[in-house]
Amino acid sequence: MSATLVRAPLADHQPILYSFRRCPYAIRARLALAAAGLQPGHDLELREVSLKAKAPELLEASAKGTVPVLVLGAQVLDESLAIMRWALERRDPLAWLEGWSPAQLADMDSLIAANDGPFKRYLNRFKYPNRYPGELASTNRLAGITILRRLNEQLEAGGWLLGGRPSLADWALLPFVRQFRLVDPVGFDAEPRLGTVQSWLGRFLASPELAAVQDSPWAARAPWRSPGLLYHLALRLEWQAARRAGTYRRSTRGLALETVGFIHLSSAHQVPATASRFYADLPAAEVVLLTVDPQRLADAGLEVRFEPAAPQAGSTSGELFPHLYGALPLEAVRLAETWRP
Ligand SMILES: N[C@@H](CCC(=O)N[C@@H](CS)C(=O)NCC(=O)O)C(=O)O
Repeated sequence: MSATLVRAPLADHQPILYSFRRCPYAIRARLALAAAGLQPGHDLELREVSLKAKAPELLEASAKGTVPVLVLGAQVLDESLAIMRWALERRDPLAWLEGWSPAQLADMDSLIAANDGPFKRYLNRFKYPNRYPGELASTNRLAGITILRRLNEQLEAGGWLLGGRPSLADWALLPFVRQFRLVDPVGFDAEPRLGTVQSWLGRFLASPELAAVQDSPWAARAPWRSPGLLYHLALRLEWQAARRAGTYRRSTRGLALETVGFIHLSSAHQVPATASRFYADLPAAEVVLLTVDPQRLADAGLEVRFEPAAPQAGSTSGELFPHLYGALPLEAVRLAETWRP
C-alpha cells in the first residue's frame, strides 16, 4: 500500500487568538486578521484575555504571557507583527503589504520599529507616570509629540504614511497613536503643528475597521473562561466583606463554609448554569464572578475535590463540581468581575 500524505483539514486546527480588547498590539493584529477576511467563530476562536488572570492555556502556548497570541496547531505566533504578516500573506485584498516598492517596504519597517521602540517607550511613561518615578510625564509627552511631528510631515504628502493609500504601517501605528491621544484628548487635539496626524487619527477613530474589531465577535467585555481555572459566584456585599476580613468563607448563596464543609466552585462550562440556578433573581451588579487560580490553592495547601453536587443544590445529574475544602484565600482570587449573564 502506498503511503498518502493527508493534509489535516483546517477545522482540526482552528486558529485560536488570545486577545485583549484595549491592547494596541492586539488591536493591530485583529485589524489585519479582519482585513484578511477571517471571522471569529468561523475561521478562528477568539479568547478575550484578562491580563490579571491569564489562562494557563495562553501561558502554555507562549510563556512570555503577552497578547496577542495566535495558536495555529503546533505553530504559535506571539508577536503582533507576525500575526499581521501571517494574516496578510493569506489574503491581502486591501493591499496593505502588496504593491509597495522595496524602498517603501523598508520605510514601513522603520516606521514600525520607531513606533514599537521609542514611541511606545514615551507613551508608557506618559500614560503611567507612577511606574516611572523620577521621570516627568510632561517630558515624555513632549518626546512623543516630537515623534508625531515627524509623522505629521510624512503624512502631508498623501494623507497616509506612504502616500495616497494606507499600508501595513498605518494600521500598525494608529492603535498606539490612539492610545497616546487617550491619555489627554483635549491636549492632543489642541496641539499645534499636528494637524495631519490629527486628521489621520480622526479617520481611524471613525473607521468601520476599528469599530469592527472593538466589538463582538472580535472583542468581548468579559474574559474567556478557561477550563484550567476555577470560578465562584459571590454576592458583591459578601465579597467586599471578605476583602476586609482577609478570607472568603461563603459556601454558596445563603450558606456558610462552616455549615457545608466546603466552598462550591464551578468549572468554566458550569458557570452559566450555576448563575441561572442560584442568582437569576438578582441584578447582575450584585453578583461577582471570582476567577480562582487552582495552583495558588494548591500552593496554600488547600484541597479541591471534584464531587457530585450536594442533593440540596438541586442537581441529580451526577455531574462533578469542584469543591474547595477550606476558606478561599484572597490571593488565590485572580479576578473579581461583575457578573455578566
Ligand atoms: N511585542 C509584543 C508586545 C505585546 C504586549 O506587550 N502586549 C501587552 C498588552 S498591550 C501585554 O500582553 N502585556 C502583558 C501584561 O500586561 O501582563 C507584540 O507585538 O505582540
